[in-house]
Amino acid sequence: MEYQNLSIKNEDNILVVTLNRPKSLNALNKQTMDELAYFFGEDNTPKQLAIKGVVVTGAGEKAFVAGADIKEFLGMDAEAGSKLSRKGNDIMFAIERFPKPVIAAVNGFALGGGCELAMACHMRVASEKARFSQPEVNLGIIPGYGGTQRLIQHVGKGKAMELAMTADMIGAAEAKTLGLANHVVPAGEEVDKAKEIINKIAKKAPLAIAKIIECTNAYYEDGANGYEVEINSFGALTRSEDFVEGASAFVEKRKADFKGC
Ligand code: DAK
Repeated sequence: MEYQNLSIKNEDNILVVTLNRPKSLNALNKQTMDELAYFFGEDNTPKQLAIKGVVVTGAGEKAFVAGADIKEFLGMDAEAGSKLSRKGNDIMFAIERFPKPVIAAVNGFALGGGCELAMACHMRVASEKARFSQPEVNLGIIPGYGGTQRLIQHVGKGKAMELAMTADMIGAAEAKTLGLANHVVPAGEEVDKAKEIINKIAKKAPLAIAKIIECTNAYYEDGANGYEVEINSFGALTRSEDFVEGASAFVEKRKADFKGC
């Protein structure tokens, strides 16, 4: 696929994915959704093995993503609305299940679908200028890309209800206090901070990192027993070469050299 709205740069083996429609505050139109689906879906197999992780950010100084593209909603019937919601949910799950760390570098407005995109990432680094909101009730709808569910996971039920019902916009400091943002950094430093975290993770055993992602997600997945997923994952990892390497390196008082197998 030729990307039109995503700009993807490989920076020292970290893929920095920039949503690049600054004139529309990087709003998620259909084309952008297709590109995200492709990047985190069909296109990801070789990258999963080769890269350290992914940083998702927005172009320009104002917005991470100011929501789904409202201009595309007009005239949408119920069937098209449900179809779009399912597609958006599938994309967010693909991000959440991506086996390498995915960090949102939230550089400005993260509204509606933008907040949902940030929440689907494994972590969020917010610039001091970041603003988060689920303002869908202002438009007569509700979050449609998993926001009603993931907001609870990040901030708890009462606060999630309050934010989604009032459409209040919160700043970076409050987002951090609530657990929505992992870190707050000066504007312009959010991508570097996200890369710093990914570089730290890249020194660990890759299969173990993928299993941490899988086990953590299992807590929230319908029908999954997270403890069972953990037990099975643990068993699988004890058979890995990296476990032998990690344990041997400890005993031999040297740095482990993990190979991802
Ligand atoms: N969609 C389309 N264009 C947008 C946009 C958006 N979400 N947000 C901003 N823009 C465009 C503006 O229209 C404007 O374009 P021009 O008029 O210059 O052509 C340009 O970006 C700059 O915006 P402003 O001039 O408004 O900039 P300000 O600094 O004055 O204001 C703002 C910034 C972020 C406060 C304001 O732009 C704003 O309130 N934007 C809308 C925020 C919002 O309500 N976002 C949508 C949230 S609801 C669904 C699934 C999911 C969803 C919906 C349905 N289905 C399955 C059907 C999710 C919905 C949402 O995300």
